[in-house]
Amino acid sequence: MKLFVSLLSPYVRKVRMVIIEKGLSDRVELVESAPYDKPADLIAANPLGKIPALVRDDGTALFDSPVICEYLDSLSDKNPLLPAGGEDRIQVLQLLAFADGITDAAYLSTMERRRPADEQSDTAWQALRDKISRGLDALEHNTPDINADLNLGALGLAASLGYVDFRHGDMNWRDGRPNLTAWLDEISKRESFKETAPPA
Ligand SMILES: N[C@@H](CCC(=O)N[C@@H](CS)C(=O)NCC(=O)O)C(=O)O
Repeated sequence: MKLFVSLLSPYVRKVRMVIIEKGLSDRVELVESAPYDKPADLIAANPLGKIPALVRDDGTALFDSPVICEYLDSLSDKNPLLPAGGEDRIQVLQLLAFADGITDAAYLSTMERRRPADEQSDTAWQALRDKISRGLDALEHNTPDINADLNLGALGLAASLGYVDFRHGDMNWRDGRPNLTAWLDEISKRESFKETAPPA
């Protein structure tokens, strides 16, 4: 299988963590792609032109990252990451959606600051940063159980917090959020987190 990636992308980091946790590294070739250049091979896999996109061995493609994660989870019995059904599954999917929503706000606020100066909006940027803060506050008061089995939601949250550190260090998000800080400290000991850190 081929996975179109940028090593800086938080969505890609989450998928790479899944690949490592599931023991699938030998089956997935990472292909560096620059989505804003609209490369033909990426567009063929994902007409929306976003990474990550996964091209399976039969040539069919999957996107976006939650679908790719669920597919990869189905390929091996190691570290099951998504309960088959019931409330447990809903809770994992809710945490994944929440984490991805924080990632969306963080990514879009980064991109907002990359527009030409006369096209930037402080209001739009602040609204996105507020979403990050509110999301992290809610997670501080309802922090996932670090002793629970590893799951897709936790991997999404680890990738999301890693990205806030990477691009929004000025938010000092750990201040006043000891529970979430301890949670990230613990999950960041995993090889899958260490191996997928954005290149310096
Ligand atoms: N919801 C998507 C988001 C993916 C995404 O926005 N990726 C960014 C890179 S971090 C991208 O490819 N941006 C290019 C574009 O939006 O055209 C997912 O979870 O896979």
